[in-house]
Amino acid sequence: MPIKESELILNPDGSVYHLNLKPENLANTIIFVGDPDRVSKITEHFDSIEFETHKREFKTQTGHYKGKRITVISTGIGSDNIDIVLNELDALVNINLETREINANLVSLDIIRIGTSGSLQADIPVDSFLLSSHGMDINGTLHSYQIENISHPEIEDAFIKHSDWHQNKSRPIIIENSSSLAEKFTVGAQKIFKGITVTANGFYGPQGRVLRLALQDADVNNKIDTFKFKDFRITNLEMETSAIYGLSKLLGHRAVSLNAIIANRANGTFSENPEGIVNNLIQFALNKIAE
Ligand code: R1P
Repeated sequence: MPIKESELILNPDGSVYHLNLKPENLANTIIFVGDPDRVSKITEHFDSIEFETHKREFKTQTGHYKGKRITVISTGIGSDNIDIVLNELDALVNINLETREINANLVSLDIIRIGTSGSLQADIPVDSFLLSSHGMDINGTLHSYQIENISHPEIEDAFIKHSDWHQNKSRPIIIENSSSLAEKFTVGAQKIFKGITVTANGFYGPQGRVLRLALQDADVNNKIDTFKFKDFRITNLEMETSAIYGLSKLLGHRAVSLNAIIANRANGTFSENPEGIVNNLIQFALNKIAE
């Protein structure tokens, strides 16, 4: 059965609705960044750029770095945008946009998030790199999908108990990275922290920040910070990783999330040179991708 026009929306030129991309515009290795201005910070290192487009928060450039074809896309902020980006990218490689049928041979993409994040423990200082071993969805996005075979109920239950997670909040869902893709970024001399990344559905209250509004649970960050399960601990907070990991696993893509730690919530510090640490992470990631 062809997928209906209302479900898979295409623009008059045949490109997918939000990203404005056609299959030929996309490389199989894709870097996600949040900020559209960060796209060119990556592609300025490229040998050449063959394609670019920009619609809303979704800016895309495709080109070559040391001979490797790479697409860089900005996703904007939040898991809701990741739902759009991942579904449309998958449609570009795994659905025939003319017949609207799913392809017999499915393509697996490599997706690397290069983002910023705040660490929770004092031993993960600002200006360090952190690779998310898992994403923890506390934003609810993944509850719309059948996640039973990719989630980790034993860790989730332990976290719910430890944190006395309120029943009115969405149940946390824990999803692992692609171990084969993650391995690429963990060999070599560069020190890179690892841990569970909590993906929140907001920047202030959902990440335990108080300006003028009291929180449902004033102790939430301390509970997240002190959670341990076997060798796992929760190391950082941001807004996209769990959706990238969950949707990639469900769709058969490999994903890894790399974080430049620009804030430390334990001691209240913020990087003196956030641009610098992000640029270092960009260089590190590009060289690993091209290896
Ligand atoms: C919030 O300031 C944004 O910064 C972090 C969060 O995940 C959120 O998107 O990541 P990026 O720098 O990758 O956008």
